[in-house]
Amino acid sequence: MKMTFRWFGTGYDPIPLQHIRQIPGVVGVITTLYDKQAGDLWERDRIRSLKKDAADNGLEISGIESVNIHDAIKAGLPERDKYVENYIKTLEILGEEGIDMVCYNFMPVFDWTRSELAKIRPDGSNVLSYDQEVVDKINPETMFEKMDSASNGFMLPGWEPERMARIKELFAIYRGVNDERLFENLVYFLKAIMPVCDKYNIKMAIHPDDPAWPVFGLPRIITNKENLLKMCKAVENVHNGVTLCTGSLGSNPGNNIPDTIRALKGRVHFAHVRNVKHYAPGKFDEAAHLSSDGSLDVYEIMKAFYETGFDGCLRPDHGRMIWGEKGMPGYGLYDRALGIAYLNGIWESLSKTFPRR
Ligand SMILES: [Mn+2]
Repeated sequence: MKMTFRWFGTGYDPIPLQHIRQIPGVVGVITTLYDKQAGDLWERDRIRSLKKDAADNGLEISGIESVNIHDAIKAGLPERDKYVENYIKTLEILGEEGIDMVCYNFMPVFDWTRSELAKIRPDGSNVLSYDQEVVDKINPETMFEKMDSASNGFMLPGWEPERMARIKELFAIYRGVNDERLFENLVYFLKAIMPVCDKYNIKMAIHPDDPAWPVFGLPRIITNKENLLKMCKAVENVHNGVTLCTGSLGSNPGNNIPDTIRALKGRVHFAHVRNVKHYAPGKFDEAAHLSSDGSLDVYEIMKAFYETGFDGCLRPDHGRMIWGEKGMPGYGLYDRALGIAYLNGIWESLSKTFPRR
């Protein structure tokens, strides 16, 4: 397991790399070209500059989150091949620059969704929260303004204003795209990029849909163990793998996370670990990483990673906002650093209790 930290790049992330470096055990950052639109070609000099910024602070670029997928690919539009070509070229440059893990998602129109970005908890910290009853009352066309107005002035990953300005158009292109069509489009994309992934040993890691059920009537196909296994089988190549996000899959109490990790052995290339607190079906808060603060057993989750020989990048996922920090919702420094200390503690304990032969 390689401990990493999500960082949005110089000029976009308020957290200095120097601070990230000071979190014990962190070897690298998971980053992106934050200003790139889905479908854009990434330039080599920009990737090199990110690498240099990280290296100057003693860190590596451990992976990319994300190279986003253009809606034409997800919806299977005739012009998708142009964007697949750009994706392949971007992977080629990343591969040549020694970057070998790319996270992406295949959610139509909206990325991760929450009904509240700063719900105050009894201890005065605040967290991201989801309530299906609240979301059901929101007109999807105003969802962007709602998220944007609560973002502390930061652009939220997956909620780029350029895309959201075209929200009606986006909904229109997915008309007629059901679960089956969306899955076929995913398989088409994966088959097209596998050769370049094979050439550079790039591990693709699909991020589960968040929350793990359909929202606003849009199809969602990466929500549980069964459809993750189906995706792995459809393109049987080790480079076609998974980002095991415990919080996204864990939004549905019916998902057994340790069991899912074991079932996907060998295909999990990236791990996002966080906890959620369930209240009722479709209603949850994000919690501190500590098992007793939420509904997931984080020890059992880490044990499943350990026992399956997971050797990919792991990062704490969203944290609470604590100690007066003003940051991008979910991506403050303090609580994610606390999460890392806790996850490292579990990992050290596992590795000493169950030494590998
Ligand atoms: Mn995640």
